Amino acid sequence: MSIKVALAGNPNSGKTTLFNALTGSNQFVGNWPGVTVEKKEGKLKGHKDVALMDLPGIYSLSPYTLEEVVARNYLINERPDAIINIVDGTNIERNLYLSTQIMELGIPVIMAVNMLDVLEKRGDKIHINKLSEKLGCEVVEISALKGTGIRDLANKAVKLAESKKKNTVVHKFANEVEEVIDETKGLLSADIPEEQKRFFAIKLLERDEKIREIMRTVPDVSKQIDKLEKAFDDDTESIITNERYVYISSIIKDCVTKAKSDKLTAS
Ligand code: GDP
Ligand code: K
Ligand code: MG
Repeated sequence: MSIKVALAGNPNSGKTTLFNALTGSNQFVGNWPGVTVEKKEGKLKGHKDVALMDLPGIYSLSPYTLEEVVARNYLINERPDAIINIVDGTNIERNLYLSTQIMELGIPVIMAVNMLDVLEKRGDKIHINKLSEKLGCEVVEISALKGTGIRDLANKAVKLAESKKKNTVVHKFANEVEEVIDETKGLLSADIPEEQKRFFAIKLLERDEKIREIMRTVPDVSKQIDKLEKAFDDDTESIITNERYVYISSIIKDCVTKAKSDKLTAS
């Protein structure tokens, strides 16, 4: 039986560099069915039964670009055994926006904080144990370019994939938001596994039309949307985006130490 691991991250996070380092020449390049978005799959070096899938670079699991739709449909429909979420360590705040969404899919996640060589040169420090605790997933530091940490990452990703452990979200948004998410989860049909419910509930609350297309039954969540929008005097999509940034700020405060303040080095 073969294992599938997907590589997901922002554009320029080092996905292709890591993919090439982990698969060598053992790759197949094509297009995703029906669209001109590149599809790349390879065999993980040293693990002959493990396929690595390079997903399109994306900033969000929203439905606004072809790349986002391709990546999320793959993750939802194919359900890889694990996701390697690669983030640019020099731009971690921005990259974590996608990560907070990937954590909600219920698929086991390991985070690879890339560009370790640049971080070290700058004297910046990412406290990976803390980051791991706050995200609820394993975190490793790598330099995809220099090859640092990538064997360890691959071994851990394979172990995680084999474990079949479902990912659970450790972070909670504001109480009023969590209450409405729970209510919405309760309306979802039984064919949606428990660990995937948060993702679908949030997408429905965000009025994501494209997610409705891939759900067998779509509950009416207009009451829940109303309740949230009245409570916050804002639209649900903005409310949830804001909750993600509150969470990300708390992560940055606890997990990142910069040698020089951004304010002093602004250029
Ligand atoms: P992708 O868009 O996510 O596929 O990113 P790429 O793999 O194309 O990498 C974007 C740029 O970052 C390229 O110029 C890479 O050489 C560079 N890069 C990737 N990983 C590292 C790394 O660990 N350290 C450094 N210094 N540069 C890297
Ligand atoms: K770059
Ligand atoms: Mg690339």
